[in-house]
Amino acid sequence: MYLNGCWKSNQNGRKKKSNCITLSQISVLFLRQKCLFNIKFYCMKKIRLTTRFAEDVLKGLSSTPKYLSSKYFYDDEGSRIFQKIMQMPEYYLTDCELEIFQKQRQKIYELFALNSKSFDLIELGAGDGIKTAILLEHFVGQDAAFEYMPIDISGEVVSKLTQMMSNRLPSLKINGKTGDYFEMMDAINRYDHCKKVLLFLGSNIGNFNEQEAHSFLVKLHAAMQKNDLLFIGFDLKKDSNVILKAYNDPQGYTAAFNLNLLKRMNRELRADFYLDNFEHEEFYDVATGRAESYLFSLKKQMVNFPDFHRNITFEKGESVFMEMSQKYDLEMINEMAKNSGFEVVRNFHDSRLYYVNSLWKVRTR
Ligand code: AVI
Repeated sequence: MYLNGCWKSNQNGRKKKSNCITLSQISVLFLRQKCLFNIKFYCMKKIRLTTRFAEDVLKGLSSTPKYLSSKYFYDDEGSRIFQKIMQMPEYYLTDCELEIFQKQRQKIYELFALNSKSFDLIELGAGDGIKTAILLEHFVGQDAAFEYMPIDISGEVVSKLTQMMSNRLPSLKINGKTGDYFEMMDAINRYDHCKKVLLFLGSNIGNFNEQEAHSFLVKLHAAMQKNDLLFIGFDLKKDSNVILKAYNDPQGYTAAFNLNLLKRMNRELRADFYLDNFEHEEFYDVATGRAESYLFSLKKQMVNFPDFHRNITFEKGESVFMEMSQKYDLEMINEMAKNSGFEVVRNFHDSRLYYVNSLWKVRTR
């Protein structure tokens, strides 16, 4: 194969083009090929993700009743809005978990470090990491030997979090990863050189329906070894007014969070949603503990997806189911643990009994 020839001097000192190539040229060519391959791979991955996104939303919007998946809320803008939600006083979940970590961090540490002082912490859906920082600071102060692996769907979130943690805890080893929980399951599985403690905080589990939550926990269980632990946050059933206020905030962040998915479809799929034509509403069913978010169409309208040759018609008052935030009781938590192969080691409550962080181990019998 002829690869760009190099110039060689002949006996007359005249330069002549030869077919030999130098080592540095080989490495330049290799890097160029590698770079082209990476670009191609990145583009293919992006196309695949966009196609998946398009398929999912078109399927949901063509169903009766219409629905969208809240897993698509978290583009960079959605993740920024969610950080604001977590800081609102009405969104009590953040304060509850903060209180549990602040007041009970020593007991949490003792149980994480039981049998082995060195363990690695893998956080699924790490977000801004403000709550986790309380635990990490404490663990570092106890001279625990550990690495922190935050995983989040948003690359921006992972890099901001890594920056913040490195500033706060310069001695902490951090190995951030971008991807969704299911994609990252393999990485978690391969991570077996030391005891691992998986963190799944913020009641993220509540955004799965019962079947999804079960299969997610079963997958986590399959990726865990005998001594590994799972530390998982659950929002508990409580007075419906408290719950509704957390999801119907006067600042309108939760509405913006939902409407941002329409914006995302306009941007990424060239749809033409007109955001003012939709309104957000939240419902809570005391019996089942399901809080549900909907967008309602304020008029009869048609939304176009020209790249996919599809139009979606919305009737006036028609709903689109956007997100479920399940609220639990201790019996439900025990059942979930048991059905997916775990055993509850201990539950950590906040003082108002609004929330619980439950520590699970792999059941051996
Ligand atoms: C991420 N997840 C636990 C939040 C929740 O409470 O269901 C998402 C959220 N949706 C609206 N506000 C917060």
